[in-house]
Amino acid sequence: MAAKTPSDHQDNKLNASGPGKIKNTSTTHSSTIGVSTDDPGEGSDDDADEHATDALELVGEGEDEGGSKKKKSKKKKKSKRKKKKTLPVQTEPPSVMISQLFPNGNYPKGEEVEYRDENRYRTTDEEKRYLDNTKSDFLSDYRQAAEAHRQVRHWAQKNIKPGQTLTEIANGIEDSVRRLVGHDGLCEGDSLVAGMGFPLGLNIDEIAAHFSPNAGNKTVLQQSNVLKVDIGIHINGRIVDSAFTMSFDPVYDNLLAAVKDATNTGLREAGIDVRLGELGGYIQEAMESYECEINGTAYPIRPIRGLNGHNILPYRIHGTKSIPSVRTDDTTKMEEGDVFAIETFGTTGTGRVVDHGEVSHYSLCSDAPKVDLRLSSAKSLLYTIQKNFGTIPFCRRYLDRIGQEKYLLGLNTLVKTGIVEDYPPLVDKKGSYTAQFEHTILLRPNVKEIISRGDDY
Ligand SMILES: [Co+2]
Repeated sequence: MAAKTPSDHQDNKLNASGPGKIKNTSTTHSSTIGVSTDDPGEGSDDDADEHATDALELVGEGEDEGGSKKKKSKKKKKSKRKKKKTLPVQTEPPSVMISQLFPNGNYPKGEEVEYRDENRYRTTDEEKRYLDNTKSDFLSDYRQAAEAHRQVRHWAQKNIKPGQTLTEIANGIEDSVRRLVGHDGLCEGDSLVAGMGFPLGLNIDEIAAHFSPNAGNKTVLQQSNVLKVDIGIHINGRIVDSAFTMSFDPVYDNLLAAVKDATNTGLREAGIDVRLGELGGYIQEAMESYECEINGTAYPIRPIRGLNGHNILPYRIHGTKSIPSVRTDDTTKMEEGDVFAIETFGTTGTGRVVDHGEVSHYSLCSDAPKVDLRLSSAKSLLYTIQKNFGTIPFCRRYLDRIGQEKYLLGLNTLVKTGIVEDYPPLVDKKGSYTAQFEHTILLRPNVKEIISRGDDY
């Protein structure tokens, strides 16, 4: 989820760290699709496999009449032992919890990149290594969320097709995310333990960011669309923020390549003590080296200036630092322990975005003023938001699914009084095409980890 340029976001101050760490307690989720998740070793599928193996082995032994009995009983023992090791496999659509796929809690690492230049010493430094080891809960939560992200997006990339509605795409992705982290978010406080880290972004063509279908939206994905899919997943408030772009016509290939290159450049150049304005310059240079020809016209690819990468704090998707996609004079440095969403947007349009269209995204302001709310619907809605989302951004559909009705007047009141911030869709010139790629990185004391890296992007 993109941050707007800092000038528009003066109210983002670092004074609340959100709710404290909540233990990830719920572990039960009965899968309705595909593989049974409760003790897979005893499943009937498994027994069938075992018999098939025995049959094959017996064919091989047929000639050795004398020793066959002895061998048979040995085989039996061996296959019993094998039985216990079988782990569940992911279904389509994804429904098996990540914690069940990795029962020992060793979640896959992201891409680890060694620091360079004056930071090279960190790789082997004992003190830095010790510091790194003390953060194991934090790392484990982040890696689990990142693995959920990879598995859900892998399925999404395979299954999103023109002809589907944005609403069905959104439901498919969000249901999968909630199943994989083991929290459906339906009872009060559950989505604060783990779940969506911000509203799913499904942004088409000139819409660059902050669009998610509201109830009743009938938009159908077209063959000619350029679709940005921005997925946030959190576990105990550790938000993984990563986005990709899909198109169904090779004419946009260069647009997508430009933005992928710009984001990878940002990921490569990011590091402790790197200045944010300089990083923007590297991103800009990569992006602007591309053009994309559409219907006979060659469009230079421009970075979108109003949309920035950002640091991520516990339960807060936008921290106080922001990474521009163009060179600026911001000398703020990246620091040890920072978590950043490195995201860039490229466009065939003007590179400037404006607020346009119906709002879907909202979030409680962490520095909300104390206001005496007269409207009782606003008061009760505020309570619901605090209990279910805290400072995690949400969209109207997330209020609908927990049973909220006729909340728009109350919600607008909360926005007007500055308690809730709204994030309208951000849109470039009509008829233009925009693309986005994004990863979350951890600036660990001794190594940089691109936590959401996958073999797709
Ligand atoms: Co973001």
